[in-house]
Amino acid sequence: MGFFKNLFNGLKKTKETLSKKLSMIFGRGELTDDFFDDLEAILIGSDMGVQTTEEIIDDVRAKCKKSHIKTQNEFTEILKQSILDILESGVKAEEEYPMAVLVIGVNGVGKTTSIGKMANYYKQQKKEVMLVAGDTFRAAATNQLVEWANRAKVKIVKQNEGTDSASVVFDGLTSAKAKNMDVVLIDTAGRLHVKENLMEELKKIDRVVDKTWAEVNYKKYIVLDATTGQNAISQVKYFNEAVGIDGIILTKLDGTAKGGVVIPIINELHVPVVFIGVGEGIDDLRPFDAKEFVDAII
Ligand SMILES: Nc1nc2c(ncn2[C@@H]2O[C@H](COP(=O)(O)OP(=O)(O)OP(=O)(O)O)[C@@H](O)[C@H]2O)c(=O)[nH]1
Ligand SMILES: [Mg+2]
Repeated sequence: MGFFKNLFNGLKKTKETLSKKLSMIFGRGELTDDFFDDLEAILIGSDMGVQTTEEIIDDVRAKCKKSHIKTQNEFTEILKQSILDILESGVKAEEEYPMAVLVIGVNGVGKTTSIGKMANYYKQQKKEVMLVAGDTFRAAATNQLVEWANRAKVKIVKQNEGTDSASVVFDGLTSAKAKNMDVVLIDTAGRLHVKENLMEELKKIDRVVDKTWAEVNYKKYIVLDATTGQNAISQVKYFNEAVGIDGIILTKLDGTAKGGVVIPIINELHVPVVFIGVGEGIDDLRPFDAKEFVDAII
């Protein structure tokens, strides 16, 4: 219930902007070429991307014509269905336990915060959770994760600042395996996808996970900040080339009118959105649900 409310509150801005604009163009009557041009501008403005918007417009236009749409409600249902079709095409990553999740992405997108919220989420599902403080660049990074571990009441493996990140990950996984953990969440330092040495470090961490616990259900989730818009797409491409991506955690959907960015991400990258973040609190994370999401934005 709390979760559901958060999602709607978080995406309120996207919904308000979209419905206001849709009513405005609908108010003019006929579904003419001008109408669809305006619709195109609205969808692009909600960050649905040029390519994906064109696909949606083609689909909606054909369906409206076929079923002689007259009312705004009928039209909205067709638009929602078209978007839902796209969102449902992203195949969900399998959740088998024990599971280890390597959380990666550029600086400040919400990796550490998302790990804290995920720890709480899995803990509520009665899983044994361990965090691994793989961001060893700054002492503050480890402290931040320790706070989240305390808040969610889960275990954490850490080392001193400046330690090789891969060696903390090795320690963490060795310990998690010995203690029969169900879910291991590994934090990493933010890195710009164009910095080659940092991407090499990430590949090393990736190899360490593979070698240390070969049987674990190993997933790599990239964290994307929804407010960065279309740049998120190139981030996924680079990280995917470096280590392969199994899923996306999309953060900061609260307070942005650009929640629509989920749609081109799924349509163009074929990587599933696993979780969405709608605030800074421990409960402000939810598994992505296509139907719920469409209802929240349109
Ligand atoms: N509004 C909002 N803020 C968020 C969300 N997720 C994270 N934040 C905030 O974004 C800021 C950065 O979050 P971090 O979790 O430290 O990001 P990070 O990716 O770990 O950052 P680095 O480790 O420095 O690369 C913090 O102020 C968080 O509270 C969200 O879903 N909504
Ligand atoms: Mg961090």
